[in-house]
Amino acid sequence: MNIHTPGRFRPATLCARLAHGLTASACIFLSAIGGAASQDRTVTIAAWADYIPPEVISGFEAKTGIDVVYDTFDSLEILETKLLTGGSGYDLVLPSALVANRLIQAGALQKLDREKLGNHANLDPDILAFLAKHDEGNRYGVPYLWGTTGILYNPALVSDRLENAPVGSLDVLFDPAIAAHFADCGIAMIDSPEEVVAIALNYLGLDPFTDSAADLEKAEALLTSVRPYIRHFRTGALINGLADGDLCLVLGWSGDAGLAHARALEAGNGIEVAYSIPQEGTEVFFDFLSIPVDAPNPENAHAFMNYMMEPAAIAEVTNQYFYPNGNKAAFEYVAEEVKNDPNVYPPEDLMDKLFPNLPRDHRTLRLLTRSWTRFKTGS
Ligand code: N2P
Repeated sequence: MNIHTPGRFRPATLCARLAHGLTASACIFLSAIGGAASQDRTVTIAAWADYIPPEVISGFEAKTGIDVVYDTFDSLEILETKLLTGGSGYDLVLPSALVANRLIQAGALQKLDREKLGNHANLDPDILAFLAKHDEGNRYGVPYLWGTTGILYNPALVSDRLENAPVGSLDVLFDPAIAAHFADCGIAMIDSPEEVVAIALNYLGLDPFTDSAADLEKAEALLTSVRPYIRHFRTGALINGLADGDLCLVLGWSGDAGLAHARALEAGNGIEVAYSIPQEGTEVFFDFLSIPVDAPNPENAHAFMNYMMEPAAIAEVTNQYFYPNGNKAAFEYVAEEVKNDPNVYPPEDLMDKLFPNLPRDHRTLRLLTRSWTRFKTGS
């Protein structure tokens, strides 16, 4: 497996679109000496960091002889822009269902070939029915993992600063008088405007998907009131930040708490990382596996997708990363302690408080994005 970090350019697999430093003749030359053959054995994936375990990737490589190039993105907006622009060189991408919905409408994803997806029958029909709201007929994506957005925290650092801190409530992050206590031990947030603004609106008792400019302003005022206490919005740095004790409070994704905790255990540094689903309710997200319309190797992308629908493979992802998957047949392979962890599989009463993401119109999206930029930059 090859890992590429955001911003870095991908190698000769992208020769076809004249990647940096390669002239047209160099490209033709590379293809002539076997570039074409090596392209056939590659699948280039764009995913979040820590979202497909190396062991699962090696399992796929060993089974199929296809090499995986794993490129990461740091925000859904970056992925969306790349896919809308075209020529990303990606064969397989992992957008949220919400972003996939927009990409489908824009014609940026390709219709899947079910003939190549023999494992599709393993998927959970309820999840497929839900996702059909974003992808009619489930034609452009298959479900990967899902989870909640909530409060990741270091219990020791937090209680040192405030006894009985309300870690089960978004007050801990959104009430400036409370959040101020934790500024020195490190508060951070996912750089995910659509998700965070929905959660802030819901916290205020407003419709998370409102198109009212006045409501969006209220959410911005709330977020701005705690801005001085937030250290950063580096989504890719949250897991290690918590595992190293550099952060004590994060608005982020459920599974990342489990992973940060596991990393700290591995490092033997005595740090604990806990998670809570906010009592005020929060979003539940679903992520897709999809193939860009101009993917260089769609065959290999289908092969990877099909592998990720093998019950043992996808259960391994859930066991390592603490996110439930959309594969019904995989449930029996999920470890007992993961199955019984309410932070991974929320209990019924909490499920009722979760809201799935809904699409917004262009005007609202523009307002929301501008508002987020003002908030982030503190202007
Ligand atoms: C990455 C988790 C990403 C989940 N560690 C985003 N929906």
